[in-house]
Amino acid sequence: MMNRVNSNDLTPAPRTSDVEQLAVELLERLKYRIGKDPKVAKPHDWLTAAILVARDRITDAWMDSTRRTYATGAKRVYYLSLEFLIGRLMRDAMTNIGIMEEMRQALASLGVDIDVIAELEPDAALGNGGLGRLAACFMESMATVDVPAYGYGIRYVHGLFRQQMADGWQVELPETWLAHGNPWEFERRESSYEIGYGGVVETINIGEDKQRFVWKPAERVIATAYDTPAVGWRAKRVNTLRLWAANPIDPILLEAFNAGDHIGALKESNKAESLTRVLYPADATPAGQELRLRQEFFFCSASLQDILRRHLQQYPDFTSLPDAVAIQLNDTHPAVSVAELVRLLSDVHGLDFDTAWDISRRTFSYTNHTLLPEALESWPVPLFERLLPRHMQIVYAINAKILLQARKEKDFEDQRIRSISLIEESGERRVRMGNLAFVGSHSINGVSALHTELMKETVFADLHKLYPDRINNKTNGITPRRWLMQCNPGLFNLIREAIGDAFMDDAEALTALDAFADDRDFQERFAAIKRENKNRLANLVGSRMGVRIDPTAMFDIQIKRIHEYKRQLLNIIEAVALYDQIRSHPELDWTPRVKLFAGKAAPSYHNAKLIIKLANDVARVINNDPAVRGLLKVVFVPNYNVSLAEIMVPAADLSEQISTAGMEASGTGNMKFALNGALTIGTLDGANVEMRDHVGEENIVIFGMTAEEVATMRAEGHNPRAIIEQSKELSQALAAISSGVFSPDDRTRFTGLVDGIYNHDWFMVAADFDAYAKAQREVDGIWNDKTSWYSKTIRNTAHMGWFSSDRTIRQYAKEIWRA
Ligand code: HBZ
Repeated sequence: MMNRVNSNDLTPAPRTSDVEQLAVELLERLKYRIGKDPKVAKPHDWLTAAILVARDRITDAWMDSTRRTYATGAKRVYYLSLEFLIGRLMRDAMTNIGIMEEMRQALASLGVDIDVIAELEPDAALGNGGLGRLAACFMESMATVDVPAYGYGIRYVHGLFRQQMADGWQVELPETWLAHGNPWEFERRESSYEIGYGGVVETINIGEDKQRFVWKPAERVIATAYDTPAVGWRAKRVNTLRLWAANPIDPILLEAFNAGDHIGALKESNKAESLTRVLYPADATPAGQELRLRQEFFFCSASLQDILRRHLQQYPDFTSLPDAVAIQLNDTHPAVSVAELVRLLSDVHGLDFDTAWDISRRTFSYTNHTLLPEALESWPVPLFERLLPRHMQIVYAINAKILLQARKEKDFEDQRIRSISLIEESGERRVRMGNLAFVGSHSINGVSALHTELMKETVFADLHKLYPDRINNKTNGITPRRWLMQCNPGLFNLIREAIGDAFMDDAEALTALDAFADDRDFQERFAAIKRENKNRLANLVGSRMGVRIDPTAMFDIQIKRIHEYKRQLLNIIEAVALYDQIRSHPELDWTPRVKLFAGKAAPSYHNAKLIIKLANDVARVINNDPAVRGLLKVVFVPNYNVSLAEIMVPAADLSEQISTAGMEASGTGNMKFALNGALTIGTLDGANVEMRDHVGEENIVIFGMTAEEVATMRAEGHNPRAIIEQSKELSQALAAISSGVFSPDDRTRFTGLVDGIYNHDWFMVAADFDAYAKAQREVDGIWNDKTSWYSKTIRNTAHMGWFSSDRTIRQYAKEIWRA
């Protein structure tokens, strides 16, 4: 039995002096930094004041961390990522420095509700999805486990688009997170670097057959740093997220202006600023445009120049670089860094090529996040050469080195050589960024055990044969501060009461909860908290969408980017099949469910947008059919982002992780749901496999083909039509969708989507359907035995500690960075 303790006894009551002191600071910031009298201050002003108070306190710890890194000579880790999906920062920062309750009271004493102003903080959406959110969790965990680290990225003026629904279709609107300024950041004018593009390379003979190369770029822009503090748990360390903004060298062409060409005078300025204006909204499909390559080079060059400058402040030369510095490449987006570091070390700092290459390779490591071959970045040689002529030479020089070495290996025949080459030779010649990142790094890691094995067998099979020690696994994780403590305070406090505080510093201590999994009293309290979280989501859905959902029904949630491989379509088709069943057998005892979806589609991804429309069309029909009697509802919640996830995740009963096996590298949403006490229905894909190992196979509902079976079936060719015809439920559901039951205004709207399943079914929707539907009925069975349900979901929470990003970061630090 748990010992009941009043939660107020556990959280020390804020000291009045702290609260009063904070109130004084709030008023001071309001007056002198914002220039407002409290009588006229708007909620936004209070938000800014609160952030400034927190930021100032963080700044002391920040400077202390920097001093400590210098003093101890600790290795610095640089995380290069084109995306940091950090979301809101206020709650995170205040919780981690331990002033959340005091701040709540201080604001209250001034007549301000912290929950109201917290809602006004924009969600910094500088990322698309999993890869960007992982970078954000890593920033928090690196500070928590005391790794001196810098995140480097781009300060996009417009983050990921806002999603609006127009008649069920996704419409993209610009996102303007900087509209009210950004009190978190410090502009660092003094940290500015020149970034070049185009031009020519001059070769200078320096005797003894030696040459020097001088790149004379035709265009130049300035990169200016903006720093945001990244606070670790209990403010043990504060690291820096440094984002670059582009500025013109000449803000205005005065000659043109004076000649009356007022628009032309700003040409340079507009061109430079357009570089960091928008985040590319495609995930898993490479952007492919010149602007994207410009963005990639821009932030890599600025970051590397900054890293080298900092190194020289502390060390005499660059031979110590691999011991003092680790640079992690987040996917291939920063892979051009490999060529840029070699260039900076050799052309600018005078090292010979081989030394530069050796230092560089020992400094870089690369994380791969996808196996989809179409998602691997490559750039047309002519574009790469025009924009980065010196880097093109370096890529060729690296390639010559690698291929020469490979030729000496046994079994490296033409086919293998072609596959490891940095240049794709079939069709249009292209620079392969995945291969460049691989050969330029001493470590290449996947993000789940399965994904890492598949990397060795598929995309990097030949490079793995050449360098068998380089590929390693680092299973992803999530920060338990944001994804439990902050987003689910009810559950957090219940856990504290039950097992004490150890899990706050070591998430794996959550296993102590196991002892409560079958405790009826604990189950009831666990259920009550889930219910509160569901009420909150139901209120949000009601007020935002005007749809009533019943919090006593099972909340079955799938939230993530919309992708065919993630198979939202499988989920929707199952909803349609269930709808048919409920209508045909009204006498049966159906389990009330609300199927909730949220997620954005890449603006150019036609099928993904069609899937959103289908979800909305199906929702309209089902939700308005009295025959369903509220037993089934379907809701597509618009504008999925980090803040919405923080509300939906704690409210889930069932977590949908149903990607085609072998296609989801890891997933991290799966971990967030399980930690918050949801049951998972999922395939043996990505990190689901390891989740099953941790929670036990009786506490997760696994269905469908394995990655191996998918690969075999694809290789042998399969006949989806035959599979569909054998399943009455599936054929009826597909027929309904295809014939326009849900789209009476355009009966053929979804015919193409359904034809894709009949004709090739690349994502195995048909092949997995029956297993999925059966697994869903199994879920119903568990749900209807509430003690069994809560015993399983409590065990999920208990065994998710290993999936803390603190564990992931410790593994990176020990095994890759040696920090
Ligand atoms: O990275 C995701 C994987 O799909 C997911 O399984 C994994 O958990 C997560 C973290 O490792 N990959 C992405 O999110 N990829 C992108 O967002 C992306 C963005 C721009 C691109 C390509 C991919 O050009």
